Amino acid sequence: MKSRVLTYLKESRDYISGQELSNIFGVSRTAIWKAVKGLKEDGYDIKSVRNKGYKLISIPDILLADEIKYGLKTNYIGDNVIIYDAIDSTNQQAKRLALDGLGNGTVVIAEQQIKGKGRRGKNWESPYQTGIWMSILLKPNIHPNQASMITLLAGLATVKSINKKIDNNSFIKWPNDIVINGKKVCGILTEISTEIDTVNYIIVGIGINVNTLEFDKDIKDIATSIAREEGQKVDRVPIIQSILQNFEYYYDIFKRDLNLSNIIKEYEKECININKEVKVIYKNKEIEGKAMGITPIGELVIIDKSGQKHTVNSGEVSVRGLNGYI
Ligand code: BTX
Repeated sequence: MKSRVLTYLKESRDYISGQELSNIFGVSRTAIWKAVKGLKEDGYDIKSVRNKGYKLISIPDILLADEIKYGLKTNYIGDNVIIYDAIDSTNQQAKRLALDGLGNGTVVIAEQQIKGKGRRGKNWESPYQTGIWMSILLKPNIHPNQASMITLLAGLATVKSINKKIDNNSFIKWPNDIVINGKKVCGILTEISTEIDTVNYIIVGIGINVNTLEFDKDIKDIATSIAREEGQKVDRVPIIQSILQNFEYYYDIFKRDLNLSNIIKEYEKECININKEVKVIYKNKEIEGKAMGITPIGELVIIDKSGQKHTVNSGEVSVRGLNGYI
């Protein structure tokens, strides 16, 4: 009842009486009053005026499943959205939920991660209510060695969503970061559970600094947030919705083609490394050269000083610009 009343309040621009709502939904006025009370407890600012009824004044800056699902234009990603106030890691929780049998497209989000994970045991700082700490559970029928391409899909989906907010100023740093003005605004961690040649499930974890204004001293020189770059606080829900929509779009293309051939041109346009000098640490060797492009299976192509071509797989490298982080 709460979410039905909420939808109605959002759509009606003026006051709507308790009587009218009770007629619409065929329930008592007390049931309507209870639903409104529940919404207020969730943080919605709803004005109640005698003889006029209820009016929605503002939506809280907390993440609520109903808010994310309201107006979400996807077919299956985000059908089920589960939100936690605090959790160790949304990737870890999505894994537990996968083992409990939750389905393809489930989205797990937390206001705060106590043990947010980066790659190879690194930490991902995820302070309360300042970011988007989100994991998407997928159960595709693909070979395990195709899974790393999903990180690239998530990167492309996310960069496009951030760019809608900040005027095309963010770029993908292949394979799993998004940067603004040379600083990291987002990291992506894809984890996979496999049998010999089948995938049980894949978890795509996306962490975005949205409204963080101060970072811990160990990352303050390399991290930024959308709000810092924009100079103002930013709503998280439209960004989440946009990411889920973009992600489903690219993911469906990938599942049809089982490669990135129809996505790669768009990806390269958003990727900051292309045509730049890079240093890649790959299988304990350093490769220095110019990044030329991305292959249809998501590898970075580098030509080194001697003209030799290298292709490096997204799972195993970290990329540094020759001078600094990019
Ligand atoms: P990564 O290994 O590329 O980056 C981790 C490194 O980034 C850290 O060692 C630190 O230097 C820096 N760092 C840590 N926190 C932040 C931050 N908030 N902003 C910028 N830089 C930071 C990147 O790994 C993958 C991160 C994925 C995070 C998502 S959040 C939802 C999901 N759940 C989960 O536990 N992880 C993913």
